Amino acid sequence: MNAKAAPRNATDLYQAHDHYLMDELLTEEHKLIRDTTRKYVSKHIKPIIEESFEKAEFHPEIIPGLAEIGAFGPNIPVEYGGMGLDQISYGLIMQEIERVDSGLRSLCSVQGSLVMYPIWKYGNEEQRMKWLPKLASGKMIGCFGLTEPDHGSNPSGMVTTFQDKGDHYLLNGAKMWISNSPIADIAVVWAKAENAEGRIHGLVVERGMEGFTTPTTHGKLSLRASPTGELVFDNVKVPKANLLPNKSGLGAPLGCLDSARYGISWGTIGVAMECYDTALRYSKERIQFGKPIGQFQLTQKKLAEMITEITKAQLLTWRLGILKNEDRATTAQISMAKRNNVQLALNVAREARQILGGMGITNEYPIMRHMMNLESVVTYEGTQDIHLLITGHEVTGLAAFK
Ligand code: TGC
Ligand code: FAD
Repeated sequence: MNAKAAPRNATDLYQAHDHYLMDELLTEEHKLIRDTTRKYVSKHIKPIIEESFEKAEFHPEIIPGLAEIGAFGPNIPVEYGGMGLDQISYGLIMQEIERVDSGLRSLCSVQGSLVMYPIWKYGNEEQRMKWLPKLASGKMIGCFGLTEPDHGSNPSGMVTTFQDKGDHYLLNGAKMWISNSPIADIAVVWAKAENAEGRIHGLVVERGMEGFTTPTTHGKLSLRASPTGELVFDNVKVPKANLLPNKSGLGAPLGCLDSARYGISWGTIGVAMECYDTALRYSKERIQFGKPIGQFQLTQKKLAEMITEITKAQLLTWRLGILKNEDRATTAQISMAKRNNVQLALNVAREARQILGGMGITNEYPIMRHMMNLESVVTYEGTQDIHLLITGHEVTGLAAFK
């Protein structure tokens, strides 16, 4: 870590901006949850994140603290160890965590939306009681295996399969680009049944099962604080009790993606707010031509456009949260918010970096790290192209990807 950078990064000067008085739309409980998360990440994660990113080292010691503030499965019912919170609370927690780093929001959204959610929604009572409390408390970490080397945007073509062998299933295949895989105790894996129907099912694969390995993916220039790897299944014997019985077909994993994409739409607002706040402060302090650069019209144009786009995204996402609370949010609405907000955050980060001039490329400020992280966020959970096609399908009734 840059020695000069340490004091600046250690002191979190962040100030959230609320141009349209959005706080008035939140309950006291929402604000309490948001502020608790903000304080926690500011105190415990902000001081270590630059080094964690630079060295590509995940710090497992942050897991119990994240569990304590309810970052793992906040909307899972309390009887399974969750917090039973509403969707706005879930979103605000993701916003505050991603404000510090997208990789840590990944850790939490994979754990909550992609591992706990399918076990809760598609699992039986025994499976819920076996895994959910341990996942909520961070005693166990999970990962979600959908993407394969030859099937990314088109998961329906997956070639990972399982065979019914009477008293167990035999799983073969491989998954790629899997967040948390190197540190995961369990993996929710999507595979096709080797029978005439060939339907997709979710199976819980546990670390230690013979033939199951999780090689780490090296060389990432993005999301470096988040461990990524493969899942390799070589004749893995999976107990029949580990198949999630209550939903099959591609709709099962896609239903989990709805929840995770919703979390990303909030999380990326956090990134945009952090980059905007950093640039605004810098523009008032940096003097060129005898005055603060924030006094020049061109800098003001950048800042005005940033806060306008952030405010529009806050309103869009808050409304989506209300629809989700009422169980009325559609896949296409969630998709629109994910695509819009990731692009907004990328645009804000790029403009903020310009305002900081040369300083913008250093790790004294979080902007470049956020920009690099967003290059993954823009691709995972559906690329921008796929989300445009989901919206296009919705408005025309014609599926471009069929
Ligand atoms: P399509 O024919 O549209 O749908 C197949 C079946 O699924 C149903 N369905 C849904 N059900 C529940 N929830 C949803 N959101 C659903 N969307 C679709 C649909 O009704 C149908 O059901 P049925 O009964 O008729 O069979 O499927 P398609 O093969 O044409 O694909 C559509 C497409 C391209 C939009 C989809 O494949 C897609 O979204 N592709 C992108 C893949 C993706 O996002 N992968 C993400 C991997 S996980 C990840 O990236 C984690 S990153 C870590 C982190 O978050 O930090
Ligand atoms: P491809 O599908 O090969 O796409 C390549 C390009 O072609 C893209 O620009 C795409 O938009 C475009 N394209 C594809 N189809 C079309 C079309 N029909 N029309 C127009 N353009 C098209 N997956 C998991 O299952 N679990 C995880 O935990 C997970 N974590 C990840 C973490 C990271 C850091 C990354 C980078 C990825 C992760 N993924 C995970 C995988 C991620 O979901 C995929 O990378 C993503 O779905 C895109 O697949 P692909 O990379 O194979 O790209």
